[in-house]
Amino acid sequence: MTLGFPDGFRWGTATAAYQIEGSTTADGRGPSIWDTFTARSGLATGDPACDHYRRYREDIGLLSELGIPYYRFSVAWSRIMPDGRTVEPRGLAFYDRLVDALLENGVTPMVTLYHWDLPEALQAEGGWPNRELADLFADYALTVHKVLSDRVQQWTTINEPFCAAFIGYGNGDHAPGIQDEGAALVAGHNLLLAHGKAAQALRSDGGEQEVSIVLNFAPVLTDVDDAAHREAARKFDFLHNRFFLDPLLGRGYPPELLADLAHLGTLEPAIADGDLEIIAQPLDVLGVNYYAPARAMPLEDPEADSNCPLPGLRGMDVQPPRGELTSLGWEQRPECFTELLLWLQEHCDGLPLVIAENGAAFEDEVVEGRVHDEKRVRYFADHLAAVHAAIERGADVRGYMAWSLLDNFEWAMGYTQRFGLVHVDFETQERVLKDSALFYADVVARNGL
Ligand code: IFM
Repeated sequence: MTLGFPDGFRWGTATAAYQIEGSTTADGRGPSIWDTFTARSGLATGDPACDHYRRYREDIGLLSELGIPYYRFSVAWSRIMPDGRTVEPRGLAFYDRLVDALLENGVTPMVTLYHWDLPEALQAEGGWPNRELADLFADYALTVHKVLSDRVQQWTTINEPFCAAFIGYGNGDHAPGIQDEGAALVAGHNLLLAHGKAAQALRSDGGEQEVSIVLNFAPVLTDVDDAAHREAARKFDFLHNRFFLDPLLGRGYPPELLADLAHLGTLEPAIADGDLEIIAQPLDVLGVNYYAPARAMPLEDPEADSNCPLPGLRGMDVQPPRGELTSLGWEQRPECFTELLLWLQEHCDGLPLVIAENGAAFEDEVVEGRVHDEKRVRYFADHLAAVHAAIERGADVRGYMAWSLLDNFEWAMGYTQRFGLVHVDFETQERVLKDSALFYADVVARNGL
């Protein structure tokens, strides 16, 4: 049986600048927090990654060969404004060429303005806990819009502010590697403010466009259905899934969440008059990233820190995943994807949704020029069927971007986790289409599974 998707469904793949581009000092690019964080921590860096800065034509050729009509990529702020403020025309020229090359190959570009790579110069001014960054981000957004908006209609302001704020400034596992939960909450608020101001700036510049933000969601499961477990799940759900979503929808921060975080003492003082109105700019579409659910359990000591990225979310713990896992240790639960999309449909009052990322890391091997990545094929088949089920049950899902086009730099995990439809040999930069790429191309060609 074929599971057909709606006419005009947008099929694409997604990438992010720091994860693929390399060439971190080319054409005047300034350092980003990921350059400094990886160097300081002795981690693998984003250079050369997939050397996409120099090989973008080859990579776009792959999209064209596979017949994948949309491509979601991010722009590196530190190429456009190496010091966070002053324009570097050579950086803009790269994305100008990239967009032209996509269009020449029949691929529609979708731009994300921020995928975690803050110019280091702005971290030196305090990073996202400094609310001045919201205005600087809007200036940067406008600068990029002025150059690309004649050819780009789909604009995402920020990718996964949860990770940028709470993993970057909370547990410090990501750049800039700061462990200060109070600052992390303020960073989260300022990222939302930056989104709102950027959305205003993009719209002030005219043109036909869709403005979105991309959030990563984790439906929360518990082992036991009792009041304590439900409360633990509620806490994690509100931090992970609603901290960013509810203010974007014009509802402000959920009062229960403000109470959960009150002892940290920083979030409410950071919310200035008018901020919530700025944050609640109308969204044309919501970008949804889904990989795996989370599991929550209560902690007996209500004062005990949690093991979540914001340890000050007290009285709960995230439990280890179980069942079939990806190589990153993420639990495979396609049914949670369906439930998530149905919940979003209702919670967001019918706002159109686009799956901005979904995919899985597995260990792949090239054998006689082929990569038989059966597990990834199954992951995609199961998760696409889950999206289809949600659409059948009324969710307005307009598109699906597979994460990721290429194996790439998986942040603090370096090059150990392969998410690509295309295998990349990081020594030689040779690209090999995996079976999952051929599978996905077939889905795209049929507009169905
Ligand atoms: O690689 C990341 C991406 O940058 C953001 N979303 C999750 C992906 C897999 O971890």
